[in-house]
Amino acid sequence: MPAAEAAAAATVPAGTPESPREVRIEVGDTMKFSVTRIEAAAGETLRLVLVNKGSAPKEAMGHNWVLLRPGADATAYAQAAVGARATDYLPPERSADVLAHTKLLGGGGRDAVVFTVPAEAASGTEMVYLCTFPAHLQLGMKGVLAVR
Ligand SMILES: [Cu+2]
Repeated sequence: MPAAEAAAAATVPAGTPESPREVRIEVGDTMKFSVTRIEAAAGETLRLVLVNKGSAPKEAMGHNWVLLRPGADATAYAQAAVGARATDYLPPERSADVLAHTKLLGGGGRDAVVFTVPAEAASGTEMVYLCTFPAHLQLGMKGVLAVR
C-alpha cells in the first residue's frame, strides 16, 4: 500500500462487522439529508443512524433512508413507493433493489441500520440513497454512497 493510502486508512479506520463505522444523517422539514455523499471501502461495514429533527408525524411527512443496490433505478423505485403506503413506502415487489434501509420516521424519531458495502463493488461504484416518502426524491432527498 502506498504511504499516502496508508495514512488515509489510518485516519479513518474502515468499519468491520465487529466495529461498524458510524455515519449519522439528520433530516427534518428542509427536505434534505444532512449528508449527501458517503465514501466507503468495498466490503466495509457501516452503521447508518438516521435522526429526524422535524416535528410532523410520519403519516404527514415521514422520512426514511433507503440505499439502493448498484444500478437500481431510483426514480422507478420512488414511483413504485408511492403506492406502497401500507409498507411504509417500501414496495415489496422491488425489495431486490434495496441494500439497506431504516424505518420511516416521524418527527423526533431515530433508527439505525448496519450493512456491508458489497465486497465485489469496484472502486468508483456509486449507490443512490433516497427518502421514499411520496415526492421527497423530487424535492431533493437523495445522496450517493461511493466506493473508494
Ligand atoms: Cu423524506
